[in-house]
Amino acid sequence: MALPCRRRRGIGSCRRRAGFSLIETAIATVLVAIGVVALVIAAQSGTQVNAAGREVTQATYLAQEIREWTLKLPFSDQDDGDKDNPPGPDGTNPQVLVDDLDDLMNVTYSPPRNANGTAVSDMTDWSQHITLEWKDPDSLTTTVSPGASDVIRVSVAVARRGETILTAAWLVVRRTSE
Ligand SMILES: [Ca+2]
Ligand SMILES: [Ca+2]
Repeated sequence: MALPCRRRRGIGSCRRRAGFSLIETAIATVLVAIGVVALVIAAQSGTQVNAAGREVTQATYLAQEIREWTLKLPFSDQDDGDKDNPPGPDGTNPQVLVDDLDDLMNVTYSPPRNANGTAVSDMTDWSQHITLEWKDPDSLTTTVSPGASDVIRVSVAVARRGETILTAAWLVVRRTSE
């Protein structure tokens, strides 16, 4: 059973316990402030992580669009007039009318392009840099001269405001129907 306040510490002590002292109030205020700061820092960290995650998601989308585009394109030029051109864009660089895979050789698109080769106009601060390497089908680590094989390694570097967010690479093989 708790002793009456008077018997434990005296009347003066009881008066002090009736409310919070200045020091207690100050300590409580500091603790609350620390808690608020911690919450704000946690919220900011969460926001930054979310922004970085969203950026990677957008970059992945732009890399996938290029992959889908390259898988649809033929190896050979569809235009008789450009058929004998060396590998690479057949006119402007980057090529506006892309009708064969090597038209995408060493080009940068900004605004980026989707899987149909159409500009993604609402992502103007993004770019896709595409490089092509022809590989020896018997040794895929061996690079051969452009046009010398039917296996192309496509690489894309996706950047936002000049900062590379993601790089990806894949192989494209000439279809037997070509
Ligand atoms: Ca072409
Ligand atoms: Ca070409």
